[in-house]
Amino acid sequence: LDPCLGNVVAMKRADPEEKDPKPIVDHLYTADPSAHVFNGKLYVYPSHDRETDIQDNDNGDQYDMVDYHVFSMDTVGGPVTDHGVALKADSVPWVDKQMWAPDAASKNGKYYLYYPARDKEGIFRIGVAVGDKPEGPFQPDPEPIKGSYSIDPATFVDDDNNAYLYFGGIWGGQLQCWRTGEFKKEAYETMEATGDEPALAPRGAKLTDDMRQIDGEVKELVINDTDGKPIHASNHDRRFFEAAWVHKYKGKYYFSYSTGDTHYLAYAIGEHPLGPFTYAGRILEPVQGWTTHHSIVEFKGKWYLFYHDTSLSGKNHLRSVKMRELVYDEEDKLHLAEPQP
Ligand code: FUB
Repeated sequence: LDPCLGNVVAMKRADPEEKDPKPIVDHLYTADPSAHVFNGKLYVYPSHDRETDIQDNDNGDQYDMVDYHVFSMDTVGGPVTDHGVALKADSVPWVDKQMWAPDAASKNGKYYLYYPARDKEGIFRIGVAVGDKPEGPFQPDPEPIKGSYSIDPATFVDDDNNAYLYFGGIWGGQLQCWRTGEFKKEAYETMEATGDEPALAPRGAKLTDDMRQIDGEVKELVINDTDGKPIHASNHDRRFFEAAWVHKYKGKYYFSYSTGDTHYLAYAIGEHPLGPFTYAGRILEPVQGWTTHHSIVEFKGKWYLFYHDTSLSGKNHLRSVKMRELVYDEEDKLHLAEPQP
């Protein structure tokens, strides 16, 4: 595959009705899928995993990615198109390494790719790149988004056209280093909050109308447990770790995330885009591989979960994107759809 060619059709088929579906593509390793519908097509913006000799560690050094590809499909179950390289690390002046989980958004006829990477000082920041088409190419802004930090940007454009940026991830994602509001490298060692104190909060902010800066303050998003109090730091089955995602269903905001070292995809529901949210349950049990990261999207009247696992490689840092159908029950709770017989 020559990534410069673009429009290469990967002949794998997405099969979201199988209990353990095959990856949507297998000519590249892909992870952290952010799925969106633009112009009637389903687009997927994943990380592009690559081979490395770097050993696995809690800092995530083994996730050593250098570019992004964009994928699309006209129908679920149809062919998946690899549009080639949409952005690479070499093209972004502030990026040193580790282009981790991206997301994309569209507003006023433009397309925006949001991505985290370590800057030249080793600090994760979030960048934005702008394009005229959903698949790019994307022209990166020369500096990261002012006031951005940590990893896993996710965007949500509401029905009123207000757009929001969510981000944050602990341990290798460095969120614990920002507990005082300034970056403290040595705080990496304390890893995270402990005991009954509230878990470290994901971050959320409004985006400016041009989608390239944060509008106002970055908020710490409250995720309450079902007792109405913030989830405790010690509750690793429920606390936020990384991989924020927001979607809207019947006027409510569903904030979903990875619990990290317990490997669940969990979610919480709120009345406003920036919370507070109340824990509502799990979407996905642990998959093969350490990380779990996802997105949720409605396409042609059905809802889908995009996620990844390591079933193709057996290695934590070489992941593959899969998709499964989701359904809501009568209480608007989310569940994986039962596979078809
Ligand atoms: O892909 C690198 C990192 O692994 C992501 O940023 C995290 O969400 C985890 O999936």
